[in-house]
Amino acid sequence: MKAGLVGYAQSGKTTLFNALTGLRKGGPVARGQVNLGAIKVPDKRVEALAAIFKPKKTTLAEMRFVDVPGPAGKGSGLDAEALRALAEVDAFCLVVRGFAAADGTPAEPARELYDFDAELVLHDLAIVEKRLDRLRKEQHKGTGEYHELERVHAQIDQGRPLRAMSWSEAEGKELAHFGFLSRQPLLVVVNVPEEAAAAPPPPEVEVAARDRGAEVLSLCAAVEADIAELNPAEQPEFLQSLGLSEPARARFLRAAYRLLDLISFFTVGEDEVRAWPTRRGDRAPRAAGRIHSDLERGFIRAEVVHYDDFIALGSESKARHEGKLRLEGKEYVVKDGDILNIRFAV
Ligand SMILES: Nc1nc2c(ncn2[C@@H]2O[C@H](COP(=O)(O)OP(=O)(O)OP(=O)(O)O)[C@@H](O)[C@H]2O)c(=O)[nH]1
Ligand SMILES: [Mg+2]
Repeated sequence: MKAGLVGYAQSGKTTLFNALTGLRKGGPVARGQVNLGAIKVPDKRVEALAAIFKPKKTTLAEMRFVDVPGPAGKGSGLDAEALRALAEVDAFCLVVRGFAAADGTPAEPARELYDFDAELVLHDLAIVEKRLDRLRKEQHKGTGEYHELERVHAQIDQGRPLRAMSWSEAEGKELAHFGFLSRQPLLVVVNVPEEAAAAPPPPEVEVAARDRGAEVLSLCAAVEADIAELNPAEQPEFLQSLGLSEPARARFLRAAYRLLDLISFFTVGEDEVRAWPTRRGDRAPRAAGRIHSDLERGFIRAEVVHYDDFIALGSESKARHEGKLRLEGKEYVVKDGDILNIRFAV
């Protein structure tokens, strides 16, 4: 899974990127350019499985990030390089400035959210109008695509983002290749001053986020960058002095999982114990495809045992004996905590 950090210039994206990925403040990651990085998703279940299988390698699920430089201000839009970098993300994380800028400009996080979302909507409006024009010229006004795009147009012509609209699965698939930006799930991060690091997000941003179909979270990126530089033994005292119970990285990951409706499944063995993220509701072949496209293409069956049953019974043979380890087919919907062994042939 990959998230794109977006927002206006100087809102704190790169500072947050460095804090989340554990890269040094002022270190190798430059400001004002596209940066790529990843964070591991902590999961105690992976540790427990590794203690049983003693694999050569243990791998946690990863959330990947791309940090793109923001436009200077309202109406200036994302540049071509930023748009290319954002074309393949699964969600946007919009960083809005909640602290007074160095030149004294006050924070207006809710307005930044409305303005930035308006840029996304305008981008999509241009795509839809161009396509509708084309379909009209080619006399394709009666087609399903035309009607669907008219519905899309009605929404964004009123300045409403596409994420606030509901789609059938078939419609969603058909719209996927247009590259609409306002359709991406959105997590708003209010980058607040240090004194507000432990406070809930400002109410006006909560209201704005709800109106735009987005989730919201507040944190102080500068403080998080400091926390990331401490060794683990020093962290609890520092967190406590700020009134925090955990680094924002943990809250951020939970919010991102909720936003993307992600669950984790596991693969186990002597070589590797590994956690994989997949969407809630994914059927077994789709989940297998997260591992490798061959596993989706050549999917036959999955051997499934739930983590809780496996831990309670202590071994695969016991789980099989108790009927907890079973064979599932293509229609099986994968659950959070399932241990999967995919059988496939290509
Ligand atoms: N007071 C305060 N300053 C911050 C905070 N986060 C970032 N800054 C400062 O704001 C400035 C911009 O931070 P960046 O992280 O580079 O912002 P950016 O969003 O990546 O900016 P662009 O890449 O230009 O779009 C820097 O001088 C940071 O030190 C914060 O939480 N509090
Ligand atoms: Mg930056």
